[in-house]
Amino acid sequence: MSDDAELPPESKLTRSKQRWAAEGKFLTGRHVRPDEQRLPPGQHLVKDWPVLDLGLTPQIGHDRWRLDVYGAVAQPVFWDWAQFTAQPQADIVSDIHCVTTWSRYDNRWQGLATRTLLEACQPTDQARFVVLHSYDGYTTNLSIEDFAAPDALIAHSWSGAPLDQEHGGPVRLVVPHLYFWKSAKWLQAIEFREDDAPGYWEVRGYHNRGDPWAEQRYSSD
Ligand SMILES: Nc1nc2c(c(=O)[nH]1)N[C@H]1C(S)=C(S)[C@@H](COP(=O)(O)O)O[C@H]1N2
Ligand SMILES: [Mo]
Repeated sequence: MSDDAELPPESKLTRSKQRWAAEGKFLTGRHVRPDEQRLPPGQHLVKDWPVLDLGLTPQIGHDRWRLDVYGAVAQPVFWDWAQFTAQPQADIVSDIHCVTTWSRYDNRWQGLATRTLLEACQPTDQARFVVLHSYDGYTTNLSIEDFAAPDALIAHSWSGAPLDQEHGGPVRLVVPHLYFWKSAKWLQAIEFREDDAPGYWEVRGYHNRGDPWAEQRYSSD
C-alpha cells in the first residue's frame, strides 16, 4: 500500500476549505490584535450608526424578498424568506469600518454565516470571486476567500431586532474585515465567478479589496 492510502480523503470542498482557512487566519485579525490596534489607521470612533447609500431605499417586504445564488456553483440556491430563515443561524459581534473614516465597535448581527451558504451552494473549483447584487442596483465584488471569512454573514438582525430598512433590511451582507462598502445592503443575489468583476464603487475610484488595516481606500493605494 502506498502512503497516499493512509491520508484522509480529499475533495474539492475540503481543498477549498483549506484554502479559505489559510487565507482567513490572516484576515480576521480582531481576536489576535491588541486593543490599542483595534481602530484601523485614519479612522475615528462613533457611537451612532450613520446611513450611507446611493439615496434609494428599496422597500422589499418579506413576501417579495428572494435570495438567488448562482454562477460557478454546483447547487444554485433560490430561497424565499421562510427558506432563508430556516437555515442554521449565526450570532456574531464585529466592528464596522467605513471608508469615510468612521468606525463603530461591537455590532451584534444575526443571520446566515457565509460559510454555511458555501456549504449549501458548493462553489466549483474554478470559482474565485463573488459579486453581490442589491435591490437598489448596487453591486460590490469580493474574492471568495474574503467572502468566506469566519465572521462574515448574511445578516437579518442587528442588536437583537430586525435590521432597519435604512441599514439594508430585510437582509445585508456583513464582511467585518473590509471597509463597509463591501457589505452590500438590500442583498438580492450572490454571483460566483471565475473572473473578477469590480462593482459600483470599485469602478469609481475605490480600492478593489478595501482592507482597512492596510488603508486600501482608493484604486491608487
Ligand atoms: N445596496 C447597497 N449597499 C450598500 C451601499 C449602497 O449604496 N447600496 N453603500 C455601501 C456603503 S458606501 C457603506 S459605507 C455602507 C453603509 O451602510 P449603513 O448605511 O448601514 O451604515 O453600505 C454599503 N452597502
Ligand atoms: Mo461608504
